[in-house]
Amino acid sequence: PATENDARSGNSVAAIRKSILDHIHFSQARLPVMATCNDWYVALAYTVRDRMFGHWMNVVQAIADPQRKIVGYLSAEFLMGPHLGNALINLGIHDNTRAAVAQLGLNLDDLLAQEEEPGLGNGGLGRLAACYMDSLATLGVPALGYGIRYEFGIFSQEIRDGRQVEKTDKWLRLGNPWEIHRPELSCTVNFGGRTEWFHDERGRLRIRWIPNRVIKGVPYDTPIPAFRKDFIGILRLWKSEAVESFDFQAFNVGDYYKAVDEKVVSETVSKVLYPNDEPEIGKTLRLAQQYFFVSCALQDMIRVHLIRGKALDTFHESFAVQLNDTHPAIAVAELMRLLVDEHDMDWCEAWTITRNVFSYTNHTLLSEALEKWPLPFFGHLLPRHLEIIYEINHRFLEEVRRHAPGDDGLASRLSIIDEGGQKSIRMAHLASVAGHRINGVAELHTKLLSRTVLRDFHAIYPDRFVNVTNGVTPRRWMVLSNPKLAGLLESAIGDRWICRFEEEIEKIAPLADDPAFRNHWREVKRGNKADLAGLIHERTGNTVDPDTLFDVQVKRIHEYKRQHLNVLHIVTLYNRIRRNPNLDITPRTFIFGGKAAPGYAMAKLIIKLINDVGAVVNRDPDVAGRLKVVFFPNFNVKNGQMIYPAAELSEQISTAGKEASGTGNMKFSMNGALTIGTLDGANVEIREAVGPENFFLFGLTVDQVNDLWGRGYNPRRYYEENAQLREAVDLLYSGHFSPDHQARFVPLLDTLLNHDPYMLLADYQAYIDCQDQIAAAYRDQEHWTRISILNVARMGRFSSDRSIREYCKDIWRIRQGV
Ligand code: 26Y
Repeated sequence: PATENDARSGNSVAAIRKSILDHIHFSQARLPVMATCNDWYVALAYTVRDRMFGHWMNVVQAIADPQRKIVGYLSAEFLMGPHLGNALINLGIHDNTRAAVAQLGLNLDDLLAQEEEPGLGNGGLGRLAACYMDSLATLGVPALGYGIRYEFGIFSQEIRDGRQVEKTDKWLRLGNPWEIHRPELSCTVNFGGRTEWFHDERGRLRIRWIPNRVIKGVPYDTPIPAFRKDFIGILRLWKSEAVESFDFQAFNVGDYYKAVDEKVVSETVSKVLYPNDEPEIGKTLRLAQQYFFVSCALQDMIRVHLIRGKALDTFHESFAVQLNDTHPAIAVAELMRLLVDEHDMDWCEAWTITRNVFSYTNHTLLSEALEKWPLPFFGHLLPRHLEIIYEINHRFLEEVRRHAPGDDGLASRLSIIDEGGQKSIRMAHLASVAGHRINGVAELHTKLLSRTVLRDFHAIYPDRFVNVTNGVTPRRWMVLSNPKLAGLLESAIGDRWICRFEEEIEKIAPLADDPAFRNHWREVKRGNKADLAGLIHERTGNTVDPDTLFDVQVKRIHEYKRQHLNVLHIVTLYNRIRRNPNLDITPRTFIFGGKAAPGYAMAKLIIKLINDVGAVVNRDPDVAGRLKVVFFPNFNVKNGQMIYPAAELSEQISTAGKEASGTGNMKFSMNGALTIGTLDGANVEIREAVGPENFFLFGLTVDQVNDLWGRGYNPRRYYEENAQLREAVDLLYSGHFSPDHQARFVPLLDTLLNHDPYMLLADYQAYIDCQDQIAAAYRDQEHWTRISILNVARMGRFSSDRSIREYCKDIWRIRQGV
């Protein structure tokens, strides 16, 4: 058909080739012979983007249709990963594009490698937002993801001398072909100053905010394509800029340099992603970032609602707004300000709307990780919002007192304002007072949430609490990253599993009993392992053997995630080999990856520990290649796409009660890795789904952990009573792995022996025993493969499509599309 060959939108090989050449000429102004690899990448990216614009129009229609509710997903982080490969898959033009590119004498893989991934997130929370954008689009739910267009995303990690070195992430250096700059949709955002009373034109006493700084937010839109459907989601990220009129004032008084300064300060707001995955109190810029993007987002949503021709009193019928953790929770006060101050609405009516609009997802149980802002500091940046929060709190606490008269303890525990010591605003309380739904991200997490950090809220508002277990998108994490597996699945059960994962993927379960299928399965895994081995060699210089067990732990480096427990296992195996060099052990390759927050000294020491242990173990002739330890630098989405498909053992070993959900655990299992894990986060549900016999469980439960703390935990006792553990710890103390600095790991080891806040020593023996079972199980490859197939077959629940359907039904009250 003619449309197939249209250079602007056609999907035939000829049309795609023509389009790339057109863009080299008309967008890049290059002669093909002079074009660089990046020029070709950009031309291809434009070619692909062109093919999304038709879909975009459908979304614009849905957004303009007053009958359809729109999801506003507010998140300080979106860890999208590279767009090109994903777009080719979702648009269904991967094969034709590869052919078109080949006809131009190029290799698609080189062009894919050219893309700098937008790393606008730290880890799980940001990546979850990205998977949810994919599912929202694929399910046909109109959605706007609102966030910050950080100029510098998460730092890129280099490893020098076994230590993490951070490099700024200049992802926009060569431009960004995926975004559309929309200056006409800019918003202004105020900061600082004071509030004052005034009489409006109708003589009523009102409040206005006289800020002392104004900046502009400029949106950049990126289309997020649905899988094989005429639909997209819109990721709308805001860049901060100076407001021109401010410059003008300065110019008039001749203060040119002040005007330039103003520009620099204004642009600072969206300059850099904070590279922590836990808050430290009192960073002005972080609060400014949060308020900045939230205010832009709400102004934008109100604009859309008014375009629909509707009055503001029905705003909640147009938008369901999700708060991805408390980072955007200031939205509650901002919507009240916009409705009451700017749009002259009555407080009670505004509050009803606000309550209907928002819901809140919690991602942590660590009470020390709950966001709090000191009052004076907050009032200095957002004086009007402080007043509004006082008013919300006042009315809320009145309701609480009516509910439980005389219980002042309850009121002070529930208060949005923490009155103890340095007064501060508890953002989780603000989000919980306003949200009509509060959700945790795994069953265990939701249960613990309502029993611990939000127990008083649960007591008065039990109906607000719901669980939505996290999920990940099978498009990126299987079809795109594991084409070999996807091909095998397609030959066995067709391709309906890609969008109907829950219903379809279990159809491969019977094939676990088919020896020929198991052989194919092993070939797929073996191929992925060989690919990863090549990459490991390229990135680290290490040679790893694809015929060893690939034992992988990739995630942010954190004490609670216990990468150092994994290291204790390695040292234990190493000691066994040293004692008996002829020991018959299952050869393993231990692969680690992950970034440490730049200010988190212990996490950085753990990286050094992994590398130092690796350096000694990898070279020891007694080991004879049976153990290899590699630290894969700069773990990010792109590298993850190479790592998950090659993994055979997934390490999910956090202390029970600490990991809210985990999502890497799902990516591994969907790619056929077996899990060694604790009863923490979503591990619990993964184990139930795949069957306890197909999951390697170890360690204390949440109740046992609490019990042990209650009885008085003495880690040193475990050390003294367990010879194997003592030998491992002593070897680390001895400086065997750090001959250049014998005492290097003393801070880490002393922490383990004296406090051990994450109970590594309590779980050590159970972990080692479980690993020994795994080593034995791996020797029966037929059995191992069976379990691997069953793991994939039973992962249906963990598609983010299922999560998004639950959000639509239980939280957003959206029926259409889905
Ligand atoms: C306030 C700021 C410094 C901050 C920035 C990022 C605080 C926290 C974070 C990120 C938190 C995070 O990634 N949490 C993870 O969310 C995942 C998605 O729900 C969970 O699977 C995972 O268990 C949880 O640790």
